[in-house]
Formats: sequence, C-alpha cells, structure tokens
Amino acid sequence: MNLPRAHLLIVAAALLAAVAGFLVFRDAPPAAPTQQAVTLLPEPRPLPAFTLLDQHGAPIDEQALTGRWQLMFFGFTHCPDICPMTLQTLAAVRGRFDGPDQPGVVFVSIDPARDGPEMLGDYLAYYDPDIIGITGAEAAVAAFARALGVAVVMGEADAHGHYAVDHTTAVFLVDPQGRLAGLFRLPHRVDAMARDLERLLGARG
Ligand SMILES: [Cu+2]
Repeated sequence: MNLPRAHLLIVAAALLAAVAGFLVFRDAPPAAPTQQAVTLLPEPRPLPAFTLLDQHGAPIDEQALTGRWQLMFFGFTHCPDICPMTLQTLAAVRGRFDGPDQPGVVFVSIDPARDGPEMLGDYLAYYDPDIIGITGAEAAVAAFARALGVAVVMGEADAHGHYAVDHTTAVFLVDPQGRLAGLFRLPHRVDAMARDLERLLGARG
C-alpha cells in the first residue's frame, strides 16, 4: 500500500506545480518588448521650424512633414555607403505599407553646396520618387541639422575637390502631427522598423 500512496503524492505534487506554473505564466508580463528598433522620446516635441527647398526647387517647411509618419535621414548624395544603404532600407520599409498608413521618407542634404535641388531629385528618384528631398541655403540647412543634434563633419577636399562628410546615421521618426517622436539607431533593419511602425499605427487607433 505504501508504493501507490507515494506515487499518488508525486502525481499530486506535479499537478500542483503545473497549476502554479500556469498561474505564474498567466500573470507574467508579455516577454516581447513593444518596440524593437525605435527609441521613442518620453514626449514627442515639435520639429525645429525651417524654410528650405525641396528637390523641385519649391520652398518647404516643417508643415510639409505632417499628416503621416515620416522617416527622416540626414546625408549627402556623394556618400559612398551609409546613405545609399539607408535610403534603400527606408524605401523598402515604405513599400511595406499602403495608402494613408504609408510612412513618408525625408532625406535632408547636409551638403547643400553640391546637392542642389536637381542633383537631389535625380539621386532620390533612383530609390523612390516619392522621397521628399530637402536642401537649401547652407546656413539654414546647418541650423536645422544642429537643432536636431545632427553631427556633421565636412572632410578635407582632395586634389580633385572631392570631399566626404561624416554625419549622424540615426533615422528620425516624425509623427503625423509633425513632431519628433523617436530615433532609429543602427543597424537599420526593414523588418524591425516596419513592425515598430505597424504598432505605432495600431496604437493611434
Ligand atoms: Cu551618408
């Protein structure tokens, strides 16, 4: 009679453990973080005001960046690596969405001396003609970049007058109210960025 009784106790203990485990599991917070790639600001803050030029040579200001989520990146058309890679990624993220949910992509040239509207337009059309290009007076572009904490270091020109520009690689997230909502830092991955945007679109309701 001793053996079956011991056996029963073991079964009962196992059952209790299973129930306890179930309860713990049910009370546990979701394991997955809500956002994978973006670092959201505690409070969105208005974009610094600017008046610059788009790639069609028309004036553009911060009001043009409202109405949808925007992925904004600072770079230059002569960039050998980071800018082409990032634009490809952002165009792919954009391609994951349709209609009003589709985020905009904004490329601000921090090398306006070389990136006039026409140059910028030709360059961006290769990635996605709907990307908003921003350039303009050097001082005005520099002020806008500085106000967002974008680091820009102009390199020395070589014998041919070629120079590189080191720049921030973060992608700025602008919400539909035109406010700075967060930052995507490297690495920029299409899947993770698209999932974060999906969640943000869902949260807006
Ligand atoms: Cu670049």
